[in-house]
Amino acid sequence: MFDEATRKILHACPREALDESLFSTSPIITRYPDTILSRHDVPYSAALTFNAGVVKTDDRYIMIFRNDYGSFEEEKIIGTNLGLAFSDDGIKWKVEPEPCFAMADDEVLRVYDPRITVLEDRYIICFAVDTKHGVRGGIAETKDLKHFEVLSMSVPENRNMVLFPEKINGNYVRLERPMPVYGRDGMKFDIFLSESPDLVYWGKSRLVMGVEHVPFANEKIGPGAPPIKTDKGWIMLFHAVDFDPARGKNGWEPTWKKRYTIGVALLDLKDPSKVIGMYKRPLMIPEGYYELEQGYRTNALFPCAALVDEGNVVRIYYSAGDAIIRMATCDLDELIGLCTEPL
Ligand code: BMA
Repeated sequence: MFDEATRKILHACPREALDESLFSTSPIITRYPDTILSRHDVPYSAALTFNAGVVKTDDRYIMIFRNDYGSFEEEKIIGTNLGLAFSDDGIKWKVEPEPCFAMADDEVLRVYDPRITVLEDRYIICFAVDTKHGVRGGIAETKDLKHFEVLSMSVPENRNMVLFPEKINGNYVRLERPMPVYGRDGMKFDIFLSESPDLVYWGKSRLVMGVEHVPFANEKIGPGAPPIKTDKGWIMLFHAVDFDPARGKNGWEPTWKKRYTIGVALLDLKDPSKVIGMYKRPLMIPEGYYELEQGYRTNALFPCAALVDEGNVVRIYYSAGDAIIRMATCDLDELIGLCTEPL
């Protein structure tokens, strides 16, 4: 992570104070009471098991999760791989005996934060890649969840890529979150969209939503789950980060002063770079022991998957404290009904 000097610079950037009364979880949300997956469920070395892509196919649920290994008790991470799990009900998971994917060579340090989209006859995995020359967004495809072919890698600094589940106006479309440290005041990072004819070459990039549009963020926002198609528009779940210098130690990091919440917006079906409605309050904020007190970074919710299940129930899979995977549900129409305000 950042060294002490960098941390001081980051903490010196001014951020607007936010209205704390905005911060509550929407009443439409129901949290599943138990943890969905943690290091205790993983049959190989695992310390932090979190940030999971999840999809539902005809006969099962599939999860690819980030697995940082080392020692949870000693607060030490020595490497990261991606694990694979299957479930019949989306709640009880069985993790495969070996990790399914990792990348590390002279240049690439690690792959993390997978999101899955089922596209045509294959699974497309978007992930972040730490390299010696910056953070890049990677896209890989797999048909059997065993062999992965990397299709594209963005230039630095970019991550939090999520792919739409179908072509729009003839092109594949992804949401992404570049990290412009020179051209944008203070650490402000926003959500963009790009298009591609083949998942390899990406362009036509445009802004979707800026931090300034989100009253509960004063630092950065980023795509969360691959968007869900509805007849009213694409549902975009995102994470939103607020920084408060008055916060003390947060998890394993001595001076981390952020909170990660979850937001929701609706994007235009034909031009998903247009936000047609958003909820100006968080959909979920960290609450309770697992979300506020335990983990690598306490006070952090990070959604990487959402799907619509029987009965119009939306399942949101999110990480708590960068340490475990949890799930919350809500009604699809109620979720759409929150997205009423313009940008
Ligand atoms: C982001 C990434 C994620 C992490 C999240 C919350 O910046 O590092 O991997 O889950 O912060 O700490």
